[in-house]
Amino acid sequence: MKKAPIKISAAANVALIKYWGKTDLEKNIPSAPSLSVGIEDLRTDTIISESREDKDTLIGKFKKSDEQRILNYVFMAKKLLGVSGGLEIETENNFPASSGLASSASGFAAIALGIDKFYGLDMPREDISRLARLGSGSAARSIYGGFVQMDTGPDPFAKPLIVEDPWPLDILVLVTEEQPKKMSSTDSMNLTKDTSPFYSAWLDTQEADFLKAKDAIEEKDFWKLAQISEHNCLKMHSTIMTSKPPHVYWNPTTVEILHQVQKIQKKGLRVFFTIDAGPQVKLICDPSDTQRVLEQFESTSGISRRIVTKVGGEPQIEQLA
Ligand code: 2P0
Repeated sequence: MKKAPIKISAAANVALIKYWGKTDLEKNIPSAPSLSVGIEDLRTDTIISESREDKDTLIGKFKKSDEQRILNYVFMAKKLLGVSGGLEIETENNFPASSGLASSASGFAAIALGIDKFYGLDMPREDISRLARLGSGSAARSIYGGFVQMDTGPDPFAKPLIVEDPWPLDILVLVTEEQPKKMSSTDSMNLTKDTSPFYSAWLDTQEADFLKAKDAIEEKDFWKLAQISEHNCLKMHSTIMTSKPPHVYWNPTTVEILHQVQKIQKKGLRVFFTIDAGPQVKLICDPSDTQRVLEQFESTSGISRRIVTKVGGEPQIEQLA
């Protein structure tokens, strides 16, 4: 009998405590713990259905290398789970892919959630998270919305950080470059690990940063979270910049935004920045200050898009008739 198609919407996430470096390249085992928030309105929508042929097909806009990476992943996932049959996977992002807005996180999370549902496997969430991790390390966290932590270990998975009542925070995504980035996260993190003299310092301080961020979230202490998140972000970028050859993901607008944020923080606006492997900046704001923060960046040149969204990003999974 023909299986019903499955529609999944998975959200990107941004790490406040970053995952940078792996102990196992094939299984995407992170060298250190990370902590992220789901971004409600940056999403990948994916439909998984039975393929007319006995092979997997992808529908969507991809770079050749990404296309092969996804097809290899689907093949591997089916083999691992002991399921068969060609799949048609139609996928679309509502944001530019491969530009440092975490398309691999939402993309692989959507496929992992979709394969589980399509074959009626009903796996525990931690196993779906492990499956997503095999596609991309950060995808393990996009299985959930809200604050999510990812540990290390032999076969790690992500889990939601349980907070007693939700902490509503806004996220302002400032896009400073629409083109795909020149170096993938995977290549950059491997280069950093192999060549940056600061990489060991990065690893040595991750656990303490992670615990401090967790405390800040549990206490809903905005400035404590701001201070540790910005520090962790700049530390990650410092290791990237000091790899050999050096690599800088930022552009002049990225730097301009950082200066602006420091200026408005001094005026008391509750906002902090974080930057993933790319030139885009994400600002985390207390909702009562979001409008004023936005006004600050209205006329900054070099920002091509401003996306105003919030912490959230629960995946949605629907069986189509
Ligand atoms: C993170 N990033 O924690 C960090 C911060 C980017 C900067 O995880 O090699 O696409 O597929 O596991 O997940 C981006 O790297 O890398 C990433 P792979 P991924 O979100």
